[in-house]
Amino acid sequence: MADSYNAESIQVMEGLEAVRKRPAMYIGDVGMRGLHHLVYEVVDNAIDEALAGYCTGIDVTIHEDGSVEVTDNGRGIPVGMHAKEKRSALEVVMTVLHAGGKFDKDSYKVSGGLHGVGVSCVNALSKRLLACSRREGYLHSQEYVQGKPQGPVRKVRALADDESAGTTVRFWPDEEIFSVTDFRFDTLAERLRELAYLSAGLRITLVDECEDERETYCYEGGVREFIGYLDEAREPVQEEIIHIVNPEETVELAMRYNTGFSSNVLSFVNNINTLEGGTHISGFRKALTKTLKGYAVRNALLKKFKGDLSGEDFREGLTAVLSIKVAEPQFEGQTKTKLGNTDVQGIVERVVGERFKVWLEDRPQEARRILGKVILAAEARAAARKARELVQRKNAFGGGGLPGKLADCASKTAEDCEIYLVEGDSAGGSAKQARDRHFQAILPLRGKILNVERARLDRVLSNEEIKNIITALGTGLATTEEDFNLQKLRYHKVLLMTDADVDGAHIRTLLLTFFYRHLRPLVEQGYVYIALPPLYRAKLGKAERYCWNEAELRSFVAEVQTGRSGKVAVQRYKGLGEMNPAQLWDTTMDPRTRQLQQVTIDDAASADRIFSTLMGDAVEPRRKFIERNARYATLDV
Ligand code: 0RA
Repeated sequence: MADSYNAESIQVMEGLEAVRKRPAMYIGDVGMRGLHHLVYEVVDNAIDEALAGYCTGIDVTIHEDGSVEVTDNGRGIPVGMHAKEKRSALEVVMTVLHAGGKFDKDSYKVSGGLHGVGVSCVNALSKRLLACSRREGYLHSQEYVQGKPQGPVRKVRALADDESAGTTVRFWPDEEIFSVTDFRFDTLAERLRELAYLSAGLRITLVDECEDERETYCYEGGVREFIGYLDEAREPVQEEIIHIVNPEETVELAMRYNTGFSSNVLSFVNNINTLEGGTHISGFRKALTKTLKGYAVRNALLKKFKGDLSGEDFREGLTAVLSIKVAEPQFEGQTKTKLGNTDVQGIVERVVGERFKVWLEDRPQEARRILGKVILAAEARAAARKARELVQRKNAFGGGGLPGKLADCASKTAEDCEIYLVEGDSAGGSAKQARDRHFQAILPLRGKILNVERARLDRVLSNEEIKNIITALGTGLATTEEDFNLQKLRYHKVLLMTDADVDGAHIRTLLLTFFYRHLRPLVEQGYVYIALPPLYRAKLGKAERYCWNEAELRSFVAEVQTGRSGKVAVQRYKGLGEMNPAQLWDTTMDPRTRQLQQVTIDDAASADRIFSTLMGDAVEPRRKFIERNARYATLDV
């Protein structure tokens, strides 16, 4: 008896209960990310149908009742009896872990990582799910509650003449599992747009019935068009976008150089954004360097150039999208977004190298422009090194090298320490008085820091405020890999504290740009925060409260005005300078009461776009962007 009990309990853990017990193991987390991952999981299955050549369109709808519906015109999920399981294949796909994808082995299914866990996971984590398969002339459907079928698969009706085959999955995420259950149009839009770029010709539509929003993504040019989108605000160096695909279509690359100074290389393996890079990126970099160097030597383009060329010179001002397909990808790294398959490096290097070489040979004008840009980058790097050495030499002498304006904290344990980067000397002064000097350091910043998107590294490094930030943090710059050392970070919380007005927002954007461009690992590791000062102080008699938004203010007013006479006095804070040190401590610096917003790079592509659009040279896209995104608070301008 004991044995059979055991066997049974193991059986249970292999079912969808396991997913409900440890949802994070399957979808990453149960917050915003995990929630949206449910949609991507269903969409991934539809995209597999598209890759197999059966599906041309996917519609995603956010319904008013909080559910999301994904419809495709693929073949439909099979509905015949599953021989082994003795029930409908549709039921098996929806209720058996890892049975979600195709049954054949040839498709590019993902092992590990967050993708490819199967639609059954979505089912398990939904309080209700409706699956419809249009197949073999009929509409078949089955409904589930927390993954459990509520009846057999039903043959609902015959398909209309103009009705195509396909699948519709509509699900209501379970509040028992997720901390949030509201889907965001923009989050879904970002990923669906990306997927449309990665699947040339596939039409993806996103509809939000709550907000009456609708967008369609369809790009015949695929990743080539992606470059145009990423570079909307940049000025190209070349006329033509380089586009490389091998006959097997397992390696696809599009790239173009622009007049900017940063490198923006996106990579995807089986449509998964490999943020941490990996062997495919190594192969690409090697091919790029080798091919361009070879061309330059063969055509005597380096005669006048004295210095040496390093790998990063070949990537300055480069926007590239590399999309590859791997049968059994091995994902490594902290976030499982680094490709580990060793054979991939050589394959990518060979495909890119061979074709890029031909491309250059066919276009001597373009080749000349690109190499001119590379040489300029190398010269700038030499100038930057000189500037950096000056900064470092200054560090080696005088007062331990820390900036004079820094009020450092007593603790030297970086994990406990915080640094406030404060807008303006006067607010900086209040913060110095208000702080807990044991663990809080204050660095006041005067005026506007340099706009780093538009400046070359050597100028960035000669800016006084920037130098102060770099020396205070202690890590060096991440722009040049050899200097950077995260271990040397002196504070594990870096807090940006700016006024709640337009200037403050601008300075915050400038600071974020600087961190994004030159100290990105700090953002990636979650060390950077925005300290949010309150917007209001409301007072009636003895009752007093700081409020961070209108809603809080309204609820305070409603609360205190019941059974009390008089009018609530509301003070609107515009600048940090309007608070005395005690108020500043209570509202914005006391770890028990302050409100912080962690700065994250959820999506490197969109972050880079935001930064370059907001900070780049082209004025028109910036204006358009600001108009379009005026309602988002994080990067308001
Ligand atoms: C199993 C087998 C086949 C297709 C699918 C599942 C499938 C799943 C989903 C999920 C959303 N849309 C989908 N479309 C298809 C292969 C079907 C065949 O061989 O005919």
